[in-house]
Amino acid sequence: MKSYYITTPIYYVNDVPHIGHAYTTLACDVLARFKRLDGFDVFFLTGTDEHGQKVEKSAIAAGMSPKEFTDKVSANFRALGATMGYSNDDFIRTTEDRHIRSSQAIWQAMAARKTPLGRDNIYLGKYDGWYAVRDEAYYDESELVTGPDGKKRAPSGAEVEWVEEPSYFFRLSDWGDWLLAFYKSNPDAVGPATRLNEVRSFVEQGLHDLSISRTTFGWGVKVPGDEKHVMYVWLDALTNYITAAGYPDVEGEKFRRFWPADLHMVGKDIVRFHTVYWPAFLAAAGIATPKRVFAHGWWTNEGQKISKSLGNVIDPVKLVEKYGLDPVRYFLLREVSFGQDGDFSNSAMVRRMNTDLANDLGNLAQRVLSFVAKNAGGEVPQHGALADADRALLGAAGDLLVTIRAELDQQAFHKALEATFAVVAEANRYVDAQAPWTLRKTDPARMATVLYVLMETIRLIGFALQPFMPTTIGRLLDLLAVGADARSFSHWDWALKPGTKLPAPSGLFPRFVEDAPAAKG
Ligand code: ME8
Repeated sequence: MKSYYITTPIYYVNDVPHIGHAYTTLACDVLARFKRLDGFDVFFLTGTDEHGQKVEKSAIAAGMSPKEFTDKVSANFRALGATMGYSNDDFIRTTEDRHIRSSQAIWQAMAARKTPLGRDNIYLGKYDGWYAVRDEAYYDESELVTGPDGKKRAPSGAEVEWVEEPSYFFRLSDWGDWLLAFYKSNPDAVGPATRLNEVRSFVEQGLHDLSISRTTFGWGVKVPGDEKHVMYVWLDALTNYITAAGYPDVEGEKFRRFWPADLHMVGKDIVRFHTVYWPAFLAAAGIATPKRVFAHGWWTNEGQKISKSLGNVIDPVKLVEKYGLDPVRYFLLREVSFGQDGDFSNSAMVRRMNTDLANDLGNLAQRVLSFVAKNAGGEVPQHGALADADRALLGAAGDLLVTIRAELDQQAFHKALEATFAVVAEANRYVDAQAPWTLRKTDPARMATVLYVLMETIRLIGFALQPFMPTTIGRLLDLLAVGADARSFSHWDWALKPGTKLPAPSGLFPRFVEDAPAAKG
């Protein structure tokens, strides 16, 4: 069986989970479910990033030790998984022993090897420069901007502080040509293409060596052989992807099966870490590089940047309570071209629910299944010879698998959904054109064929939508009497058996009606 290893960024443990976190992992969940249905042995990883100065500061502010604090708040991200219905196979915490061992091992592997120019990958020096705790990132003076308060800030808006301390450095400056050759020979390694161009021009401008240890605080993985230093949190964080695959046991079954990862899904803000530092660290340690990193865009809320200080953070729990899980999953991946920025608004959410889900898909299933219950004895109808219109519709539905497989391999979730809903629309037009309610009186045999074609089409639409809306589509496939063991894509061409008894139909996608505002007075 072919393997597929997909990862989300591990989340800063001190944050409260919001829609942005939910989004990255949702995209991974849909791909993981798709690949499982498509016959892959999938390993889907998420987790929490628990070291560094930012987390240490939050722990102090909460009056707890970093260990107590991270144990407590890491649970918030596990809970997000339950809220959003994620099917992850592992949840890594960077404070686990397996990860500390792995981080120290990659450090030693980098230290033991030379750069492409024959020099040591790691050397001891002194860091004098700017650091943004919020981003856990170093910045050059030239990158800084002046905030409205006149203070220097990182391009992300984060405050920066001047740091002077002994530090180990990674000799990133020796890896520039190697990275450019790597992008050239692996054009799929970074997506979308605009991000690859940005990264390439960043590397072409010349790379500075990277500070990879800190001495002025203690909450991190200790540098092997020099315990006054803790590793730079991003070196430790990125390493989570190989820890979960069993590193440093590179001969182990798991590592051989799943590494290199097929896809690291990330937000556009952390592309540089994943496409410059990470491949360089891995190559320096003699480890294979991931096959692809894809960066999605950012969500705003009703047109405004989402931030704690604006108080407009969207809580996934509230969203799911209000609209239901599957509509939220559908909306997030349908509304915005994956890779672009998007805006969450109540009106856009309600429009998608009431148009795509209730009017188009829900109504198709409802009218066909209730018609079958009333007029075809509540069982899968017996079909006769197929007419051209029948073959056209079944052909369009049958082709969906090839289309969505190709779209999802490019992380084009919106296009996979667009293609599926084009078949929903075609099926609705077919119902109107064939008018089974008229055939019931004039030609019952033809009516049975039309209903059969529609049920088969709905089955294929359901197959395609399973990864996106697993619960509701599971119910749809129940209504079609498709057994739980006949829902993987190896059953794509399997067809409904005439005469199979069907359960009583029920609605799947109710219209969303906003609560009437309470009457005043
Ligand atoms: O960066 N819209 O963690 P993080 C869309 N610990 N995505 C958003 C978003 C928004 N408004 N806000 C955040 C880190 N995200 C590191 C990762 S990986 C080795 C270490 C996304 O908790 C963001 O783009 O800040 C990123 O992919 C993820 O949430 C990062 O969350």
